[in-house]
Amino acid sequence: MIGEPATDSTALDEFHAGLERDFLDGLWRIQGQARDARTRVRPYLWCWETIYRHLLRAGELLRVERAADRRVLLLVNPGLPEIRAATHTFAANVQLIQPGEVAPSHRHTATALRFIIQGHGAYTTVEGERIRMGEGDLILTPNWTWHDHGNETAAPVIWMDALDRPLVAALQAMFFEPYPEERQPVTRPDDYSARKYGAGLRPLGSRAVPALSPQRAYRWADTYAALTTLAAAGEATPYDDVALEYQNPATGGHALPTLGCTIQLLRPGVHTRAHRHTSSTVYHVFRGRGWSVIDGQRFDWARGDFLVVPPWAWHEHANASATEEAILFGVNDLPALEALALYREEAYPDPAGHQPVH
Ligand code: GTQ
Ligand code: FE2
Repeated sequence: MIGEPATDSTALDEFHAGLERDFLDGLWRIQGQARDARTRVRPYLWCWETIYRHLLRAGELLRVERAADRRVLLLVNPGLPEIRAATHTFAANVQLIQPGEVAPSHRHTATALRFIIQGHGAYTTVEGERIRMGEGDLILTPNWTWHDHGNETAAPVIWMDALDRPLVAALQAMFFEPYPEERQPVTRPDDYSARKYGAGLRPLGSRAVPALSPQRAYRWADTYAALTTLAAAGEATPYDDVALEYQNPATGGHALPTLGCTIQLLRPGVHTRAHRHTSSTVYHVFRGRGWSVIDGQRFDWARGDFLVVPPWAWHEHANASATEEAILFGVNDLPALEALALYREEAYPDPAGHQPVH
């Protein structure tokens, strides 16, 4: 810290005013704020009943067409209302598509992913590949890939979207382009990438490592089989219980360059240990009920709810049932933090690993 001379504060004030006029500043004037800035992201729980009620109302009031091309509710973190996103780096949204509707084709530099919450048999087309949507499926839309959605079934279909929009906006790399027609042509067999890569095989001779995951869909049946196999074998982690990360099969790394996706099964009665890390997470409760403690605050959750864990916030999870499993789908910004060498984590110091709840 640079000390200010005790005398002559007028001269110093004039000096500072002169700096302002010339678009300069002294580090000593912002040091406190810059060195140890605390996050403004707040832990928060969005109840499914509330989201669903508003989403159904949007389904009645708004038509999907070129002008309003997606019927999407944004989860707004109460700590950063101006960003209109669940956390500072990515948005978590809920989308509804009615029978017969087409959400027209476009592409953007924000990376997106979808986790299907309700309904069967709608589809999304990504780069010429039609992908059927079933509950619990994860579908990736890597950045700058053309995508449109359609619902040819008789019932509404609802899914969660996550997009790294706030991160891309901070880097000022946002581009958006509508496709000249409502839908892009289908140029590949249905579910091409999942069939091609989902069995752990790759075409002979192809050693190239694509930057973006070549696999676009991860099917719930496969995901759940992996989870229950691990659970039966007792392969669990102290902070997340039985937990898996969706991987890019070409690299073994995260599914997307900026966003990581996880699925975790909290076995009946399990209460995990608390820890904290610089990445932030949004959870969607896919099955079961339980609670999480975030920085000493308890959030009780049930099927359909969404929960955000801010960066560097202590958190632990519990399954409230002694007989039923609880399953959380998670999206995080870990890949971005790792890429920038900013990831760090810490175990909660208490011997049992649990925080006091206030
Ligand atoms: O479905 O293409 O939640 O472009 C936000 C922006 C969904 C989409 C969102 C989008 C989409
Ligand atoms: Fe989009």
